[in-house]
Amino acid sequence: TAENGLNAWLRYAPLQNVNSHHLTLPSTIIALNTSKASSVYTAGLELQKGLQGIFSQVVKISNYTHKTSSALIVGTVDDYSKIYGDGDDAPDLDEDGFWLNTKGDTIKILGQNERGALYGAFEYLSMLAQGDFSGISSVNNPNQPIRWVNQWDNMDGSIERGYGGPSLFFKNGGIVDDLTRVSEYGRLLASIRVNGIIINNVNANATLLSPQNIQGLGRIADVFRPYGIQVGISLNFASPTAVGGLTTFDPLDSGVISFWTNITDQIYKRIPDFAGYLVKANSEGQPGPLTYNRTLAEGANMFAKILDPYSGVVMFRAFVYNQLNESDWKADRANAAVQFFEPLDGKFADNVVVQIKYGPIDFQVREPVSPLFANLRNTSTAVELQVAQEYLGQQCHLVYLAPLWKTILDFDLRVDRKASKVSDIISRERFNRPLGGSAAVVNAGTNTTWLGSHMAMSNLYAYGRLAWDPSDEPEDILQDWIRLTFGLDPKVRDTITKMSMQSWPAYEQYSGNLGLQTLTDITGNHFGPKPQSQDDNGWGQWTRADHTTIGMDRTVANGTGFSGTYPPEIANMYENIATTPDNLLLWFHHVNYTHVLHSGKTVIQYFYDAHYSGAEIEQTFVKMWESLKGKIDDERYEHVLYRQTFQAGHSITWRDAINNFYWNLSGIPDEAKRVGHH
Ligand code: GCW
Repeated sequence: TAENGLNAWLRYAPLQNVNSHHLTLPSTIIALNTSKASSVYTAGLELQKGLQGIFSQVVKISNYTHKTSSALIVGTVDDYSKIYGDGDDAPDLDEDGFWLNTKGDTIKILGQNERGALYGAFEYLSMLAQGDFSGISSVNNPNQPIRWVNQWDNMDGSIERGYGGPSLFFKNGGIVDDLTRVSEYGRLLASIRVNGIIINNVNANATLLSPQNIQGLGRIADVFRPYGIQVGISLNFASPTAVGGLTTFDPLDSGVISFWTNITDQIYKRIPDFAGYLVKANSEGQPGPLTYNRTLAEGANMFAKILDPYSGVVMFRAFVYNQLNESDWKADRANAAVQFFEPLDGKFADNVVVQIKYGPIDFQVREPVSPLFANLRNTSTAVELQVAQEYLGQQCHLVYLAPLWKTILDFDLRVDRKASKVSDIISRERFNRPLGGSAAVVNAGTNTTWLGSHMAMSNLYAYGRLAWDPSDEPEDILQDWIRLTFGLDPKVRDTITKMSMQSWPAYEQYSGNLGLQTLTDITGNHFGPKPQSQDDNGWGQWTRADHTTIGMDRTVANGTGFSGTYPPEIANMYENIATTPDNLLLWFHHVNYTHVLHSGKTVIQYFYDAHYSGAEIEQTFVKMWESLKGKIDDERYEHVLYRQTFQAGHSITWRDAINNFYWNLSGIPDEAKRVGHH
């Protein structure tokens, strides 16, 4: 039923074929805070629900703190110590961290704060739901303080690049009345330890700032608060003129500053724990400070100063670039972020975080990591990932993204020839910054699958897990998700694991390989193959393909100089064809179709072969999924089967469109005689 979709990995399905007889289930849940808005109370309710679902055990939540045997205590470390004395020594925890102790006959779930206690409860339930009853004493701390999601929801209820139905938040210019689904979304997000959400599109509409909508925002914040999730919004930089009746939005103008101060005061009056603002400025037609010859930093800092007394933060997006002319060999959109932001390093206020898309272009199937992470040492940064599969099949294709994200998080930028993994930069560790973290564009909607596809939920789940602990392995995360979502049958686990782990490489093979990016319709809706749309336009996602050659020359020696924006060791690797990995060859170099790869194949033959093998893998997914019939409820089984069948066909469309395109362009035959006329 739809319940399975809505509850996603939080189904608490009864355990089958698992021997839990030796397990003493808690007889009481002692919640150390039972006020309704408290995350500790939420934790109590969740534990109650979970024990009921998994074991059919009805357990009362009590605030009577007398320890009885087989009690489960959930609360903050501080409350615990106050009530029980410090006889039990709780370990030191970081903000949002928790200690889960299931040894002994009192189970303890203690958070550094209330949010941490809730995370501990979800962790305990995740273990139980997977049939893991081991006695553990485990300390869990987050890698990063900022673990947010972004929604690109519009005031009319549509969602930009949303594939799961209309908005959970907005309708007809206002906030929806019934926030039940928002609460359910909050529950999912809290279970993966997300602690903040931006609820509206970065292409923001100033009407969100009306007094009535601020009240609505307050209702949304009230719903997320028990889940430990802080609410923030995207701002339209020109709001002072759009809705404030001013004639300027110059960030240094005193009228503009009082406009924003007044708005911010109103918001915090209604929402004292408001998270802050996300700003997309001077990008893709959005207004910004450059209009008034003010720097991006001056724009960001105006908000930062107003938010500072409230401890709010400004997430300022680095996705700033201009349209370019392809006849200029040195023009390169990939250079834009460093060009705009590197000169501003050190000029941002302490509560500004520059939010950087993982790659220099735009959520492509394969990109090198954004060099901006290495260029901002005196600025707090966050990585921006995309759960919404904008360029990656829009939830009609299964593409498990954790392995892609890992290539970014684990990448060592070698700043000053020292270990400088991206995950250690955004965690604040490498440059010793006050803030840092992750944001993912999710775009969940009112569809009962949330994202439009059950399988796509592995990406949301994995996002939260990696933001908490980037050293987690994609396959381990995936298998937890599978067990929680589809049950403990090993065949189900192995089959979905195999499909998911093959899915990103397969998508890369049939949609654009060797670092060429996803060859989709760049000027349209970014769905389906359209290799001819990459070039001859101002978007700068070029391939520079002609009859004999292909690829972007991004070298310092002959090209756009992009490779030189990395620290020397990385720059040298990419500057030279010999040391550039095949999977990024055409990102960095312009070569003949007959250029021979490290693998020994020519570029063109690799294209042909990869498109065939990628599409072939997709055909096997249908059969693999069909082998699970009867092991998964019919509704989800049919839904996924439909998507996989589509993907199998669409991958062939991709294969043929791209192979024929390059065959026509190059005239070079396929050695295996599959492509073209024979
Ligand atoms: O990839 C592009 C998308 C736009 C999006 C923009 C951004 C919200 O096609 O739809 O706008 O990125 O990230 O700002």
